[in-house]
Amino acid sequence: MDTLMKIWSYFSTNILQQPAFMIGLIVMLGYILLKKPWYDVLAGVIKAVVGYMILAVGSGGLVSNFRPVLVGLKDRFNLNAMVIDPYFGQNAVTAGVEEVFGKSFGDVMILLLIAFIVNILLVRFGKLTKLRALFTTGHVQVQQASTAYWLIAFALPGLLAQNVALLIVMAVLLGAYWAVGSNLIVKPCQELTDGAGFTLAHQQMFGIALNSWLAEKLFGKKKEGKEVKKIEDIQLPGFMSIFNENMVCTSILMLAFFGAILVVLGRDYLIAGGFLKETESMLFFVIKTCLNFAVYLAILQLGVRTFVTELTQSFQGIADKLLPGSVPGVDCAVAFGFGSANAVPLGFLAGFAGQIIAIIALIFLQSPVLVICGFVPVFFDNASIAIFANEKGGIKAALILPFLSGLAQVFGSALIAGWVGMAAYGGYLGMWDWAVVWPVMTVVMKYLSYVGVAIVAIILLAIPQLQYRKDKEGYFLITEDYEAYKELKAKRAK
Ligand code: ASC
Repeated sequence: MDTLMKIWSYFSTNILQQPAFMIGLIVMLGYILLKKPWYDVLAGVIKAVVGYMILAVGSGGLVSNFRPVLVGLKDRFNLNAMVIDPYFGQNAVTAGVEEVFGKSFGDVMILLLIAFIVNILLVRFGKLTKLRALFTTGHVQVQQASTAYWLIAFALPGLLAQNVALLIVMAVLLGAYWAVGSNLIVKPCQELTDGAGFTLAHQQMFGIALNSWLAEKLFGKKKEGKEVKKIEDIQLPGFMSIFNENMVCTSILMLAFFGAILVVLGRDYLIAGGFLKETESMLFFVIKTCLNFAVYLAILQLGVRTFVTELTQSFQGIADKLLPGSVPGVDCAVAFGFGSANAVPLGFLAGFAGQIIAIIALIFLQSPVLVICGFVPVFFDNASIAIFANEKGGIKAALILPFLSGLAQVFGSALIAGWVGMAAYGGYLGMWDWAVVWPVMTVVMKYLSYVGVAIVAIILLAIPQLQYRKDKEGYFLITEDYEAYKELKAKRAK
C-alpha cells in the first residue's frame, strides 16, 4: 500500500498536476497505439510538451502580471474581502480543511485520484454512459478537488467519520462532473474549431454550454434575412479600423483599463508593494505592464498552435484502442487560438463590468461577505464564454452574456463561500461552474442529504443521455468523423 501511495504521489505531482507532461504522456501513448515509428513519437511528444509549456508561459504570465493589480485594490482600500480566484480558493482549503473538518489536505489528493479513475471508467463505458471526454488539466483538477472536498464535507457532515465512504461519494460526484461537463461542450468545441477533436476541461463547462445555448436562442436568429453580426464581421471605419487587429485592440483596451487601475493604485502603493522601482518612470511602467497583456496572449496562441495538432492526431490512437469515441479535454485557453481573437479582450471587459457592478451591489446591500475580482475568473471564464457566444450569437451575445456571467461569478461566490465558511479563509474558486452549478448541488445535498446526493448524481448522468437522444445519429459521429458529421448536418438542412 505504501509503495502504491508513493507511486501515486510521484505520478500525481510530476505528471497529473503538470498538464504539459500529462498531455505529453497522452500523445506518447496515442502515437504508440497508432504504431508510429519511435522518432515520430519522440517528435510528437516534444512538440506537445513544449507547446503546452508555451501556453503555460502565456497564461501564467497573464495571471502573475495582472492578479496583483486586481488584488492590489483590496489592499489599497483596506477592504476586508475574499478574493475569487482558483489559487486563493485552494489556499483557503489548505488553510481551513483541518481546522473546520479535521481532515488533512492529503485526502484531497486521494479524492483527485479516485475521481480521475471515475472519469476514465465513465468514458471507457461510453456506449452505456454516452460520455466521451477525458479531463487532462491537472492543475485545475487539484483546485476543484479541494473545493469539492469542502463543499461536500459541509453538505454531508454525517459522513465525516467514515473516510472511505466520504471519499467514494465525493469521487463519484466530482468524476461525474468532470466527465459530464467536458462532454457537454463537445459540440460547441467541434463547431468552433471545425473538428479539431478536443473539448474543454476547465471550470466553466456548464457556463459555456448554457451561454452558447442562450447566444443561439436569444441572439442567433437571423432577423429579416440579416446574418448575425459576429465580432470579426465588423469592419470599423477610419482610425477605428486599427481595432480590427487583435494585438492593437488588446493593447489599447488594456492600456485604458489596467492603466486606469494602476493610476488608482498610485505610485506610492506600487513602490511599497515592490512593483515599481523608485527610480523607474510611472508612465513607462504602466505602458510596459499593460502591453504585456498582448505579449502573453500572443505567446499563449503560439502554444496552442504548437500542440493542438499533435494532441488531436495522437489521441486517435487512444480513441481507437482504449477509450472508444473519446476526445481529450484541455485548458480553456486553448479556445483562444480559435474563433474571434477580439472576443477575448471584449469578453474580459464585459465580465469585469458585471463583476464590478455586483461588487458595488454587495457593498450597498451590506453583504457580510465582500468580494474582490480575481484575475483568473474575470479573464479566463469571460473570455472563453465570449468566444463561444460570439460564434453562436455575434457581438451582442459576446458582450451581454459575459457581463451576466460577471454578475453570477460574484453573487454566486459570495453566497456559497459565506455559507460554507470558506470566505473566512480569504478565497473561493470563483469560476462560473463553481459560482453557479456547485452551489446548487451543495444546497440540494445539504437539505436532502443522501437523497440529495442521489438526485445530483442521477441528474448529472442523465445529461449525456438526453444529449444523445436529441441526435442519436450525429452524437458519436461528431467526435469520430467530423467531416461525415458535417455532411449529415448539411443533408438534414436541405
Ligand atoms: C485556471 C487556473 C489557471 C488558469 C489557466 C488558464 O482555472 O487555475 O491557472 O485557469 O488554466 O489557462
